Amino acid sequence: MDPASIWGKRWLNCNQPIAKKYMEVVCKKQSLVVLAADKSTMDELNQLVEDVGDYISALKTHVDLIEDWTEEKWLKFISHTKKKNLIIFEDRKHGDIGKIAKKQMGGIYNIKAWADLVTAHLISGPSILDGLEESWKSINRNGGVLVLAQMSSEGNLLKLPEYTNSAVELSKKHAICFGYIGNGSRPSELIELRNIVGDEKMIWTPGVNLKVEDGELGQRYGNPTNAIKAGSDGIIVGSGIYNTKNPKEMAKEYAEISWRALLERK
Ligand code: 5BU
Repeated sequence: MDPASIWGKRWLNCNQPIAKKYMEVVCKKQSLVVLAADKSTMDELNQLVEDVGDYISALKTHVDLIEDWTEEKWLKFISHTKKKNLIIFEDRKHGDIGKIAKKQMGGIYNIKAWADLVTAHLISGPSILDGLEESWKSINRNGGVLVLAQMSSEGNLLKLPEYTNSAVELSKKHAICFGYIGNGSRPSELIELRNIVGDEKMIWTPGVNLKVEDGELGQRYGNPTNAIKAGSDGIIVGSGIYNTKNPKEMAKEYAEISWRALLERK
């Protein structure tokens, strides 16, 4: 599958290196699924990726959820994900000033060494993007930042148009900006976000589930097809896949739905 014909304007205008790689992986795997692998042990995480790895294009981690984490186990896991051709995305939700965010990419978890993408709030201003960029540059790796422009949870403070507009304005021209997190549970808000962002950046969306209803502790869900048609380029799905009887079949179903929606969007 030729990414230029599948992605259209997005392929032409979006030149961030990891974004280009992601669009190619999506075409190979015919899936826009970003798995939110919110597991608590290394065995559970390995098993989940083993089961669904062929049907997802990116893997979203929360490294600090893992109870039996060791560097050795983690690096082995990461090298396994590379064999499955997955973009690795640590949903770190950075929020500190640039020089601290840079240091936080190191430390015990040393995120800069294995993550292709991280999330960041722009609440502290744009220096956070410089800090994250410097951290990857220091070890000659390419990375990208997904800026939180919206969130999926009930009552969040990332309001349209004020907060969202400012977050996009402050980050859009920054080379490290891979794209934005948009609210997958509300297609009308996503359409507004896509209008603000234009075609040069990715929008990935959590809060997606085939069961459109309110989730646990303030999570809200929307339908995957609607999210993609409203401008999402990656559907972040966690419990909708791993909390089911057959995660492999479920991942396959989300993959097929997402690919069809992308083809229909053109
Ligand atoms: P779920 O099981 O599909 O509800 O998991 C959603 C995941 O996406 C979970 O890892 C959250 O940390 C993540 N998330 C979210 O749900 N909403 C947001 O606005 C952002 C991230 Br940003």
